[in-house]
Amino acid sequence: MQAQDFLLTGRQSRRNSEITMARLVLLAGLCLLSCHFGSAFNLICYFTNWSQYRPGIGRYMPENVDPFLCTHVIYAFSVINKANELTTFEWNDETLYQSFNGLKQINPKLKTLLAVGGWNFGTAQFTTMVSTPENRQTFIQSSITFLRTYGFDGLDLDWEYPGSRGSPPEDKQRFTLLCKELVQAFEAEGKTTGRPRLMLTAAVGAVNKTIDAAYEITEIITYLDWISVMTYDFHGSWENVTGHSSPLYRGSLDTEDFIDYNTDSAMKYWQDHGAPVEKLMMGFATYGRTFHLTTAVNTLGAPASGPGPAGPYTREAGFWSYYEICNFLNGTTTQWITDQKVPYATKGNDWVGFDNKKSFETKMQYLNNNTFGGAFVWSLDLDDFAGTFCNQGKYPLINQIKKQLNIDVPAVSSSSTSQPGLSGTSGLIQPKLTSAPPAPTAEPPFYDYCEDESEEVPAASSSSTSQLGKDGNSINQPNLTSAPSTSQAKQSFSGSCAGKIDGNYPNPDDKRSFLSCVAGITYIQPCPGDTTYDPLCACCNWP
Ligand SMILES: *[C@@H]1O[C@H](CO)[C@@H](O)[C@H](O)[C@H]1NC(C)=O
Ligand SMILES: *[C@@H]1O[C@H](CO)[C@@H](O)[C@H](O)[C@H]1NC(C)=O
Ligand SMILES: *[C@@H]1O[C@H](CO)[C@@H](O)[C@H](O)[C@H]1NC(C)=O
Ligand SMILES: *[C@@H]1O[C@H](CO)[C@@H](O)[C@H](O)[C@H]1NC(C)=O
Ligand SMILES: CC(=O)N[C@H]1CO[C@H](CO)[C@@H](O)[C@@H]1O
Repeated sequence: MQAQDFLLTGRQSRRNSEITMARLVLLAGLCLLSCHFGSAFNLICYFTNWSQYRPGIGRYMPENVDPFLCTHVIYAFSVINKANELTTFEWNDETLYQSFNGLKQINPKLKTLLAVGGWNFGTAQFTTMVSTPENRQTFIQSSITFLRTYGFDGLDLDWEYPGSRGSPPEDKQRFTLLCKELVQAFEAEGKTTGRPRLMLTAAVGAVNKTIDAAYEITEIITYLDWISVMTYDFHGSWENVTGHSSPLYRGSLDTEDFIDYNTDSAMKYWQDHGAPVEKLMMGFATYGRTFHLTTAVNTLGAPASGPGPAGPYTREAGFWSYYEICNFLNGTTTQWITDQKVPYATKGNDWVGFDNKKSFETKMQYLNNNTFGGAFVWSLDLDDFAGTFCNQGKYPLINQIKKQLNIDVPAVSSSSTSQPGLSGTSGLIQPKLTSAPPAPTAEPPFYDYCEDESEEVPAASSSSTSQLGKDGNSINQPNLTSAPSTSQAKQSFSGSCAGKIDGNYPNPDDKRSFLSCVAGITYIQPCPGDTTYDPLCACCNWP
């Protein structure tokens, strides 16, 4: 309660300059003990409600979440119904919410949030909801009830985007109103019930055209506990030359519209337009985006048309999880884009731009050098979460971030000495940056993530699944060439990929591996651990 008062007070103090230093120090001490930002830095990790449908060892449930890995975990996604209320999406969301929020019994310091929206959800329902004060109040009150009922600590607004993709220009101001009214209602509820105020955060665009159309930055930043800048999906198979989804810096090939399609430009844009660094969370992607090359040229900027084949687990063309990329890397060499500080790899006609421990290490140095408030990751289920594929332990990429954030070295014990860095008036406690440890390495979006691979929809391809597209590019997701159908996979197979369509096939000589065919070339892929190839999912599975 006091901690919440502090957050509130911090904001008011900016306006009124009435708070004495002594009181700030006192409140900071309280906040160090109990407020939402008790960790020195924030590592915010997204969980996706559709990773439960991945086959075999790709299946990811709340039980797979390591409760000690991240400071905050966010459940994606919930939706807004026609009555303007916050509600569930999946048939079993309520069950999953229980296990998800149950993680806090294992780590009481963990905070959980519920994300609403996402790329696939679009803008229409948001536009209707913000259009009148009554509709907003309906949403706000339903959110409070919903979040408290299921035990979430906050709400993450994933509207992609106000003022774009069909949302009218006035939604920019209405989004501000929504944030303002939400936080006021959250504060009132916290006071009334004596519980910590619900957190309010937002995942936001990374390209200035989108940002300009969507946000009154200096206003919303006062209402939001943090802003997650979706510094990924800058490039993908919707374009006709290869490009990296999440470069750190501008590349030498970037011209015109694309010069700001990188993490550094996006973070600086928010900062330069009035967002305090400690409220800015930088996006880290545990996936890569693929292209189908159309010539023998296979460098960055090479001609391409459409996506590479769908991965056996994520089953979405144009998009591979880090653990699927680890498999792909066997038999090829990882290339490094020197100016953009990120890797890519190529084999046959496939090209993938991705992140690895090394690029995450560099990005974390960048994050620390710029004193941003923390990192967020899209998403938990796309890292090598069980450590079965990459031979780098569990969650190798997210652990890289964690290592460099020093989140286990928080300031709690020294709370009596005065606040090392009452960061401005935001209420976030930001400890002094120690220079980044030399660590290795290792974010949606975009919410692009939106693969909706429900097995109940047999035409996997189907739906919608599409992605994100940053800003405004509507990404027309081409038909998913999903993993070969079961019937193909069951055909007897000679052991060679000659003449076969791209995809995975059983290895007639060894159930503990399978044949991955790419452009007629045969790659033998071992199944990790004790798993064996399962033709039903065209993937490795537990026997
Ligand atoms: C985006 O921002 C950069 C730097 O502030 C500026 O140079 C560029 O013109 C902007 N682009 C658009 C489309 O507004
Ligand atoms: C890609 O598209 C752009 C604009 O549509 C065009 O100018 C360019 O020549 C195309 N590049 C290739 C390699 O097809
Ligand atoms: C971070 O700062 C250190 C020390 O100034 C510097 O050596 C390093 O190159 C910087 N790295 C990035 C990615 O900004
Ligand atoms: C890489 O592929 C080769 C040949 O397909 C296979 O023998 C080897 O076990 C694989 N290595 C790893 C680490 O997956
Ligand atoms: C399985 C699945 O796709 N689940 C849903 C999770 O929530 C979002 C809401 O944005 C839906 O689009 C997904 O389809």
